[in-house]
Amino acid sequence: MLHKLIRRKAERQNQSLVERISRSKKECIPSHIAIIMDGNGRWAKKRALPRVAGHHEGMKTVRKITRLANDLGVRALTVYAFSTENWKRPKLEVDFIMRLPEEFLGTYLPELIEQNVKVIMMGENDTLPRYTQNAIRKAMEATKENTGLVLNFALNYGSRAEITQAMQQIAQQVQEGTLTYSDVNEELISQHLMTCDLPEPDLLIRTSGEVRLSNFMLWQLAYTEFWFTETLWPDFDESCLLDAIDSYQNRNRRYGGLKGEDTN
Ligand code: V07
Repeated sequence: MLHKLIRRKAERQNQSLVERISRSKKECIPSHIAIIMDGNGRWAKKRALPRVAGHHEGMKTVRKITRLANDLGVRALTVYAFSTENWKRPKLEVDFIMRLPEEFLGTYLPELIEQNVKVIMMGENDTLPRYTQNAIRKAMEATKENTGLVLNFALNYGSRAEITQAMQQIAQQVQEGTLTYSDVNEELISQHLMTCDLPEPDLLIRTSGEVRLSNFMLWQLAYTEFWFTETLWPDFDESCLLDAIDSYQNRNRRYGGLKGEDTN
């Protein structure tokens, strides 16, 4: 097993990106990839740059990874752009981050449209600055008929708040009598989450060496494969995404015969 893995790694390093992409496409591509984009501040610190320079560079990585995911035939890509915890950061940093959707879309919306990407958002919209809301609303409107990759920005998102809100909606319907307590099951709960229109993630990636979920998609990740890497988000490139997918495909191949038995 070990020598097989080592050989694969050596093979990988000698393959061009184009070759790796076409190989990857021959196997099962994860339908939904979720990413915790960590390490932007650390990337900047290493270069003696302000933290915001790392966030700005991280934004370019989002574009790069979206293009490749779409090309590979991934159906949905969820990226954790801002958590409800992130409000605790210095005000100037938060102000800068909240301008990023506007800048990202100002630069890349035409190519997202061209690539048939559909932009959506999950998280609490109402408490975002008006200019952030407007930029995202415009992008969602302009891409709503697109049928390619769904690019889902988790922004002002927290999973416990999401689950709490779902419970409140369900409790209200029980109280009103439109539901009874025995109608409450996993399917119903899933339908009340912000991901109700998406498949559950097949692959979760977290960059920058942290190994925790940080209140991200707790319900949805129940059966997801996890991939952690030391690479900082601004350094995460096409070959890093292919490494993660490669690992997912290896695990799939290994457990292929065992689906539903020892795999849960
Ligand atoms: C943000 C860049 C990526 C690294 C992580 C934190 C900083 C792109 C967006 C975005 C969001 C919505 C949208 C289009 C683009 C973004 C925030 C932070 C808050 F419709 N990058 N990025 N939003 N970072």
